[in-house]
Amino acid sequence: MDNIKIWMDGKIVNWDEANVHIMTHTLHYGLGVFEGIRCYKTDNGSAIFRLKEHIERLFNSAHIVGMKIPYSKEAITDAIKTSIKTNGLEACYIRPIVFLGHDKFGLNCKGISVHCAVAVWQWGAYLGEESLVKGIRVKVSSFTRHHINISMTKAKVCGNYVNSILAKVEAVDNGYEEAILLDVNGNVAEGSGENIFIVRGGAIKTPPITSVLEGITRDSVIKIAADYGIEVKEELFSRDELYIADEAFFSGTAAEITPIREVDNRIIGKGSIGETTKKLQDTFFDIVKGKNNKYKEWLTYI
Ligand code: PPE
Repeated sequence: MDNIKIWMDGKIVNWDEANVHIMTHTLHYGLGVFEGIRCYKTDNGSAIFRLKEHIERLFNSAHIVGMKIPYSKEAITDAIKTSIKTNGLEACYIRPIVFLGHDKFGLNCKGISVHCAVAVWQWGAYLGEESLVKGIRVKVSSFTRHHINISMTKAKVCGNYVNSILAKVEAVDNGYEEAILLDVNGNVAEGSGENIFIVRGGAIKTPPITSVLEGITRDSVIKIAADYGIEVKEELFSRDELYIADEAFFSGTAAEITPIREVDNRIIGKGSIGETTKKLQDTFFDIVKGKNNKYKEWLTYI
C-alpha cells in the first residue's frame, strides 16, 4: 500500500508524507467521522457507487457530532475522483476521513482545527475470497451494540468502531468470520461493519434504523428487493428468529452482499447461499458493474 498517494487537506501527498502529530485530538478521543465507498470497474470505465449518498452521510455524521467540515461537498467529491485518477486505480475502496487537529487539547474541542483526508486502495472481498459464494460463519457477540443515546448511531464516528473491533476480534478468536451484535434490548442489530437481513417464508426482514448504521447498501437491497415484488420489513427480531431463518446475509460497502451460512454453530437454511440472497447479490453486482440501466444514476463515472 505504501506507493499510494493520499489527498490531505487539499494536496496530493506521498504515502510517507501523509502524517499527523501525536497530539492529534482524534487519536486520543476518537471524535472523527469517516466514510467507506467503493469504486467498481465497468465496461465504460471506473464508477463510484452511490457517491452522492456517501458524501451526504459524511456531512451528516459531522453535523451530528458538531464538526464543521472545512470543504464543500463538491470539493470532497473532486478530492475522491482526483485520488482515484492519481493512483491509476480501476477499482478501489475509498476512505474519506474528517478529524480534529493538534492545535488544542482537552474535551472541549470547540475551536479546534478540522482536517480531511482521502485514501484509496484496492480491497478485495472483505470477508475472504470465498465468502461471497459460500457464505460465512458468524457468532452472536458478547458485546452489545450502541445504545442510541450513548453513541450517535447515524453518524459514522471513528470512536464508535471500538465496539465493532471488540466484537470482531472476539468472533475471529473463536474461529468465526464475523460477529453479530445485539442491541441493548437483546434484538439483532447488525454486524461489526455490516447491516443484516433475514429471509423467512419468502419475506425479508432487517432491523430498523435505531441502533444500527443507516447503510447505503442496506437501502440498495431494500430497493432491489422491491423490484422483485419482495417487501422488506424493517422490524426487530431476536437471535432465535435468526437461527430459524431460511436465509441470512450481510450488506455493506466493504462486505457487499455476503451470505451467512451458520450462526452460533447452527446451520442457516441449506448452509449455502440462499435463492433470494443469490438473486439480490447478482442484481447488486450487475448494478455496481454498470450492467443494469434502471439504477444507472447510482454510478458516478470518473
Ligand atoms: N453497519 C456498520 C457498523 C458499518 O460500519 C457499515 C459499513 C455498515 C453497517 C454498512 O453501511 P454501508 O457501507 O453504507 O452499506 N462499514 C464500512 C467499514 C468497514 C471497515 O472495516 O472499515 C464499510 O463497509 O465500508
